[in-house]
Amino acid sequence: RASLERLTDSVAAARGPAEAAPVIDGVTQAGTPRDVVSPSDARTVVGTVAEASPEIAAAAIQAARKGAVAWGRVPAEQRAAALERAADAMEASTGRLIHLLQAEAGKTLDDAVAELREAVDFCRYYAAQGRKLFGAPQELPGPTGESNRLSLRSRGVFVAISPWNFPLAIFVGQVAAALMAGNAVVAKPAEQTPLVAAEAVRLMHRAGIAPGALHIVPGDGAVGAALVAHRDVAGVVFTGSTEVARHINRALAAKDGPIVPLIAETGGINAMLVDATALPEQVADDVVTSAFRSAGQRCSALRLLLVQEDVADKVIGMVAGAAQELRLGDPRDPATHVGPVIDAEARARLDRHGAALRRAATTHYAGEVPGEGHFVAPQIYEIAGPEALTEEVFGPILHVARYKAADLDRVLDRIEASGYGLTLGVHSRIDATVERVVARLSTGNVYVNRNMIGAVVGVQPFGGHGLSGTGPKAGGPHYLTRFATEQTVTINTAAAGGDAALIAMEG
Ligand code: UN1
Repeated sequence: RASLERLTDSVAAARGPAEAAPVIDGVTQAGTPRDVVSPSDARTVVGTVAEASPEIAAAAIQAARKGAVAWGRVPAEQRAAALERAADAMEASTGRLIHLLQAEAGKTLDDAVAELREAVDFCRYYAAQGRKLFGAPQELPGPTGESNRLSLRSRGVFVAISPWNFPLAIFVGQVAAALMAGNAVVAKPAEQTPLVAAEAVRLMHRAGIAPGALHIVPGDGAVGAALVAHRDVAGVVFTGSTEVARHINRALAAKDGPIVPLIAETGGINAMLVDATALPEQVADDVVTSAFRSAGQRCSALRLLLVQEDVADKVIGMVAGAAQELRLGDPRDPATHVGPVIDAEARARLDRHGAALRRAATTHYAGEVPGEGHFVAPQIYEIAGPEALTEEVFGPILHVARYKAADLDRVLDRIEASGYGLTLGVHSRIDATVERVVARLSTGNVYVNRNMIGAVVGVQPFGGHGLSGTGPKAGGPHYLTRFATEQTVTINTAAAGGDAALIAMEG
């Protein structure tokens, strides 16, 4: 309690106007001004953003090209140390960062605290991985008279395009990975959430990330398109919708010049299977957390609950009962469980979806909406089967369907056939059932007998495939390699001069 009070006090003390603007080589640029309005009341101005033009975006890439040469030569140890100092600086700015996450993105206190933790973890984890991967080259065994070394090198300029649902953690995670690999970064935060990203960049620069290595250009889709289409971009890292990932892929493919990677983390129609042996209380708890926490605005969130028919009435009843206990409202109140959705457009889209389901499906629960602000109440609808849900609905709307035990394989094949593969939940006390589900589905993150959100950096590497993204998994041991090129150097150590030449060379 005392520590909660200290935290809320430090957040309250850190309020005050915020600003974001394009920053190139550490120099703030002019842009088109716009107010950033809180989703919690659709009225309070949190701060202002000066939005970049496509020309500013191009200038940032040019600056990053120069910056990449210098940053790529900074020893990996120093790049790692700078990221660790950035992590320390973010922890020291807890009050301000949490204020911005709550004011700009409508995050509850729990979500904001977890998000700051994740941003800090990304910096420290990639620093630790980077020391191993980018430190000394790896000596590979080969025939005598030959030396073989494999090393990772930076690519050049990375464009990082991040989402509003994790405006600090994913923004920082993308940037930290690209920087650790020795690249310069031009980062475009989501249009809705530029303020917390701008604050993170200020902290990173102060912590010793070279201004030439990290540039930020807040703006809309036109800015993102200009960045991606630029000839001098060596790679793109993106988290957001499957549709935008496709646009980026097309834009990259249409360019002359080098073939560059896209690292994308996109959506999912994430399912949870509950069989007749599951513990209903635990299921209810885990479903409510997975479907409604963060107002369902996580790509990992549960969208489709599949319950074996024998226990369906009981489980659905308990889930609806648990949903009823959720408190919607001002995210700054520590007692609030569910805050607003991000903006009027998101709310309108979710309201349309809910209205259509109230006509076409069975309503098990539809809560009340408080006050002004972009609130959408948790809702639970029963649909005919998994095939009835064909799009990702990004908000607190849960779809439920029943299945017969004899149909399990068909249901699993249906989930796989959706083409998405991000998260999956399984609730069963039969090991063989769990194994059967895991064996049949290629989903990126499978959670058994627990909730299915909140992947922890370095513990549950996160990401999917197919319509859900490209991999490698963020917060996992392979992520950094995709931000780098590999170089193998083979030396004929038996050539003229022999040992003496080798010794001189290594000397
Ligand atoms: C996202 O919602 O864009 O596991 C991805 C989780 C988070 C998901 C982040 N790490 O819930």
